[in-house]
Amino acid sequence: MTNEKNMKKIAAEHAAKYVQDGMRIGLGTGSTAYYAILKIGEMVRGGLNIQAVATSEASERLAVEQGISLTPVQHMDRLDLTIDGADELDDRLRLIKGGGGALLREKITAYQSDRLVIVADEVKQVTQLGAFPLPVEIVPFAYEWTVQSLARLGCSVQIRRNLSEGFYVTDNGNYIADCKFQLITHPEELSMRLGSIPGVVEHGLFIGMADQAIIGCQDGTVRIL
Ligand code: ABF
Repeated sequence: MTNEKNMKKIAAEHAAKYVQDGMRIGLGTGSTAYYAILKIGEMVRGGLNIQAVATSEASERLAVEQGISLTPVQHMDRLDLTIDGADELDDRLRLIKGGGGALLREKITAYQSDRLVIVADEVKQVTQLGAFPLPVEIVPFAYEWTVQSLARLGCSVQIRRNLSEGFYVTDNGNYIADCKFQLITHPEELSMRLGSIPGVVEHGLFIGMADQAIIGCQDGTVRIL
C-alpha cells in the first residue's frame, strides 16, 4: 500500500522525466509539485541545462535551494512544459487549483506553456468537480460586495485567513475567496460567470488547459490521463 506522500512522489518523478536539456520549464506549487522540483534539481545538479520560472514565491525559494536558477519571464516568450499540482481533476482534465493560494501565477504560467502536465495522488481524481472549495482571487477593494456577487452564483463564501487570523494575502496582494459549491455541474459556464464579476482577478477552474495528468496510485503504479 503506497501512502499519500509516495503517491505524490511517483507521479511527480514520472513527470520530471519529460524535462529535457534546453527546455523552458514552469515549476508548480504544492506538495506534489515539490517532488518534481526536487527531482529536477537533482537532474540540474547532474548537468541538465534548463531555464525555469516558478509559480509562487514558495516554489521560487525551493527551486533556488535545489540549484535551479530561475529566468525572468521577460527573457522567455513561451515555456515548453509546466508541471503543477491540482486540488481536484475530472476525467476531462478539468481542474480545481488554488488550494495553495497561487492560482493566478499558476494560470498565467500554464497559459504560456506549450504543455501542462498535472501531477496528483489518486484522491484528487473525482467524477464531478466541486467537493473542494473553489478558490477565487479577488481584489481587497470592496471585497464584501464581491463576496455577495460570488454567493449569488450558489455557493457559500469564506475569505481565506492566515494563521494569525488575518486575511491571507496572495503573492499578488489580493485575497482568496473559497467558494463552496459542493457540486459544479457546468464548470465551463461557471468559469464564464466568475470571469464577469468585477473584483474577481482569477479563479481556480482550469478548463481546457491541462494536456496530461499523471496520477500516483495506492498500488504504487501511475495512471496517465
Ligand atoms: C498547486 O498544488 C495548487 O494549484 C493546488 O492547490 C496544489 C495542490 O497541492 P498538493 O499537490 O499539495 O495536493 O498547484
